[in-house]
Amino acid sequence: MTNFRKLLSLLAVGLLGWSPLQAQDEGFDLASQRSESQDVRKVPGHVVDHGGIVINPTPHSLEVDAAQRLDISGGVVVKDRRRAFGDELDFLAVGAKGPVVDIDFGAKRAVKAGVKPLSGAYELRVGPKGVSIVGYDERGAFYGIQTLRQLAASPAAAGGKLPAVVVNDYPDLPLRGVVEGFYGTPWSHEVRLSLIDFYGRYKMNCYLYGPKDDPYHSCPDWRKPYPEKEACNIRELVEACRRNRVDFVWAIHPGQDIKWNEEDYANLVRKFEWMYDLGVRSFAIFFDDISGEGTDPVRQTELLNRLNEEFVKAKGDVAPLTVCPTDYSKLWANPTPQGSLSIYGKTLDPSVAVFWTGDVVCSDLTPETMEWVNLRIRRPAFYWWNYPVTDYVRHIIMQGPVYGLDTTLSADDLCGLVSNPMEHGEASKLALYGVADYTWNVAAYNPIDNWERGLAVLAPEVRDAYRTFAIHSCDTETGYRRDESWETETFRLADHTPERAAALRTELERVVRVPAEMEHCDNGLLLAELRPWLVEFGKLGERCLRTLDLMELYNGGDDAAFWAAYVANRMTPEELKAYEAHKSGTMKLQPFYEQGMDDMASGLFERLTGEVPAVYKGVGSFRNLRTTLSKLMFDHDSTTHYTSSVSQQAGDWIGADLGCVRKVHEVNILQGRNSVDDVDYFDHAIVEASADGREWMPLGDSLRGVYDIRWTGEPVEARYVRLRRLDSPKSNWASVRSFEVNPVRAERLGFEVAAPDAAAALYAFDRNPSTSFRLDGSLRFGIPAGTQGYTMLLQSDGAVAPVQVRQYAADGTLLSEAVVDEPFFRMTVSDGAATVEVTGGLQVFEIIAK
Ligand code: LOG
Repeated sequence: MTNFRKLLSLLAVGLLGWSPLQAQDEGFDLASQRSESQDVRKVPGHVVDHGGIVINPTPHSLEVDAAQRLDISGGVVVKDRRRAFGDELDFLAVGAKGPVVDIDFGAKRAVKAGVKPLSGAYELRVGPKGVSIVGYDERGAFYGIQTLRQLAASPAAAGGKLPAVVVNDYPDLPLRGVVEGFYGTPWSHEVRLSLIDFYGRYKMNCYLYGPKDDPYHSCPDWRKPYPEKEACNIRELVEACRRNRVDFVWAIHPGQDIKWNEEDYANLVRKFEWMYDLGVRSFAIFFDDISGEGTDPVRQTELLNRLNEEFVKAKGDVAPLTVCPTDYSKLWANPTPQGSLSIYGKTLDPSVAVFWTGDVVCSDLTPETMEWVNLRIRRPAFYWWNYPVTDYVRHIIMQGPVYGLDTTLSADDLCGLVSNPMEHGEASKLALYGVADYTWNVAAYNPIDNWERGLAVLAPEVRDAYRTFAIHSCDTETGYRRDESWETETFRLADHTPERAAALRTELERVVRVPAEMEHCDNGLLLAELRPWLVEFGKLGERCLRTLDLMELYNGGDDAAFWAAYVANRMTPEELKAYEAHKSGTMKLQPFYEQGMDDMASGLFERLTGEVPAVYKGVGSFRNLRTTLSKLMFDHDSTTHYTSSVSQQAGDWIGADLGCVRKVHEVNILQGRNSVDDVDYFDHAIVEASADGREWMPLGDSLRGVYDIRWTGEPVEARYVRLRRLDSPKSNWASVRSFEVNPVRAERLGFEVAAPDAAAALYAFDRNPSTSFRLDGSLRFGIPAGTQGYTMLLQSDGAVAPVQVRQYAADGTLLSEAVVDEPFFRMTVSDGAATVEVTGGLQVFEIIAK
């Protein structure tokens, strides 16, 4: 996976030379830099009153006559004219008495009933005397039964009294479903079976089996047969798909080590034969994420065409093939007539469906991207939607609405759409509920309404709790961006009002209750998948609530009480690690906590010193510099980095706002994710400084290929320092590990500091109250002349040994001794004192002289 990501970046560099360059923007708009707005599209749609009838996907035509009723509570008689159904009707009390449920299908009956001549089309009539279902084909009749099932379960049919309806319905896209195509732990057999039933219920008709980490699907074992247990499971999946009228498509991913010779052709056919023997009747070949000779599009099409002749046609009962090309995204697809997509277009048998993921790997489905690819492959592409897949952000669980799918598209633009879900199969159902709806009835697709219905259908007993979790668990932060927490207003310390605080408190109290409430969820598999996130979500709610309390305490002005509560609300490294493994609330809630805490620490420092603290903010041309992600440049940890998450372009820059004009004498910037061979950096750049954000002056010469940038020189008055990209063919993302301006240096302090870790101890004097160091032992520092006292911002960990402060004269005589009994500690300098010593085990944030 990591290697592959690297490959993507390399490909992007190599092939993106033609990306349009944007005009360079000198100066910048300070207001825009302060805004918290993010470049994430809002979720369209609105809640609709369905009159108590909940049917997903949304039927093309539904006429209701609520005045007429059919009572099926006493049982029904089933007339299954083609003897095609049995267990499918388990939701009805089938017996010898009661109204008739008449089920038939076939082209002739369909014409009479006005059913479209499309696989899956049907008509369902519920009248006062009985029910009739007419399918264009067996699948259509099956879908009619699914609609009847949902009608019977709807609130409007309470007590078994169905409202009279006429539903005339058909799918817009021929292929609708799922590709199990992610990296990570493949789904369990149990989850796969549960999902296959779900596909059937919601009229999805294809399931492509292609988990990247199944060794028998990909390298190294694609040539080998499945071991007995796995083979037996696949047979069961095929059978479950058959029951649900879903095509089970078995995919092979041989490209990384395939040899274009007779031997490997025979290996592939032999594997297909084994799969055929397990019941598989549909096949796909995935050439995504490979390098080397396997990527040759001429050989790929030769293979597919030969398989089509010698395997598909020869068998007679095997469905047309599907292929995922190596150029599956516009990000690196060669657009020329010599490119692989054009070669596919010219030579690949028209029966073969070709996958496409859009403009980038995870992207919205737009008419433009379909037109672009279809022109080349000369057929409507099969859209591989990389949503809600999280294999590139495994700490995220995506529970947001399904949107970003254009509602003007039709089967002329795409032959189908499959979702690539998360390795958490049950938690993916909410997204699949939307995918099913969109692919069936494109023009009517209403994202918000679908999501609200999905929540209620998937976890009715805990719907409100699930909704609260879901609305704050949508975004990826750095990947395919999704709107999140759109009903919640958060704010910075400066914008705190009692009304805003009260509204946020109500929501946070809901958040805190979610983990316990979700324990009542009947779907144990779903709960098991969500649980690690729910636990962290509850903790997130708690610390946000405490942040609200703290804001009041802060505004109250009791610095000592405030600081004690403040340090208690800081996340410990362990808490941070736990949160980072299972994140939610990344768009609004966690930023509220982080920014609120930072604002208060800075505000306290200002209150105590009258000075702006040395707390820097990210600024620059990339929009996400305004989010908390940019803090990773200033965290004194070069193992974490800020990344642009979008391609760099002419005029791009990454900078620091120093909070006020300062005398800048030193700048150190560590760009890229490593200093050896990383591609995510400005390979041609210059450091600049500005007092007002408009006029910039260079600090040093332009730099080529420098990761570790260091500048020192005559002090320059500046509030902003930036690294600006100069001419370069690169279009990679840009990353910065560390951005230091005037880092605190022992020789500039004007007094001596001694501690077990003397470098870290400087954080006590860096004028930044958010940084701290851990003291275990003794910290000694000199007292500059004229100092009257100190305020120490500390956090004691309640260690056994008490924390003590001693003052010594220049000759070493002990002058005073005190026990530190509060994290906010004030001391007066004794007459003749030359040195202060703090001993114990504690966290030291800032030591402020007065
Ligand atoms: C892989 C896919 C992976 C997805 C998201 C395709 C065609 N292939 O960039 O297996 O789950 O991205 O990380 C992919 O999308 N390649």
